[in-house]
Amino acid sequence: MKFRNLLVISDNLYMCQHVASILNEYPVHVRYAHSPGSPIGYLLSLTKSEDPINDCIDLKDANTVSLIVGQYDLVISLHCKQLFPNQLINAVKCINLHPGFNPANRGWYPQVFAILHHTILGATLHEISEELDNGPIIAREVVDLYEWDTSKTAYDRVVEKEIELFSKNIDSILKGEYKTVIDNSPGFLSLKKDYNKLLQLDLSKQGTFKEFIDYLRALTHPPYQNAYFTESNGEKIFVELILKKAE
Ligand code: 0FX
Repeated sequence: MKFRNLLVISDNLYMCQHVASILNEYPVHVRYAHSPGSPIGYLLSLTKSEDPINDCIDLKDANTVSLIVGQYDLVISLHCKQLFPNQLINAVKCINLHPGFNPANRGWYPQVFAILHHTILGATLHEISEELDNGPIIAREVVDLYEWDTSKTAYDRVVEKEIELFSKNIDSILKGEYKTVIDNSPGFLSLKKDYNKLLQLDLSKQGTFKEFIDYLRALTHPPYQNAYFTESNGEKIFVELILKKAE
């Protein structure tokens, strides 16, 4: 193995559990950590490591980053909410598993924007570079997107594809035998603030049923309450869509 000391930073427990069960099969030492403010502090239970690095890793702290650089030869971002600083990505190989098909789905909540903009959707494993979700691509695969999908049903499919992609490629990554491709097509980058702007519905907006169905299904992701309008008394009323295929 080229890479033996791995640090996985994740803020998504489901992804982390699946990746941990895949990595358990390899002769590597893995440390799992989460970001400050992440509710998944019990990620610790996934590892028996005695490592001195805290289980919560703050990548804004330069000392912490220096420690990581000295100790690990591969850092994996698994839905990690923090940006990786240049100090880290220039010193250690860092890779990211992204819930979108890059560069078409860079950034936040890719399936929401794929439904809204009728674009491709998928999952990507890539090296981390200075540009968000735009590093050299190790592997990527398309995920089907249907007219009846909500954000939730599309997301669930993407997550399974991410785990499959990780499982298929981790052997060549750990051996340092993988190849990358660079796709310079313009793509699309969504930020959290772009998503937040979608949530308040403009009740006077005109359009077609298709446009409104697409809009609302893109924001339907139970148990989250996303799209809403405001009553005259100022109270928020949340809206979600139920789509059922004929049996
Ligand atoms: O971990 P993750 O699935 O992914 C997000 C970004 O989409 C991804 O690009 C980034 N690399 C990663 C660090 O963070 O996010 P999540 O677990 O917070 O949310 C999962 C899905 O749930 C999301 O795609 C849409 C839905 N959701 C989530 C929240 C918090 C909502 O519909 N409303 C919400 O308020």
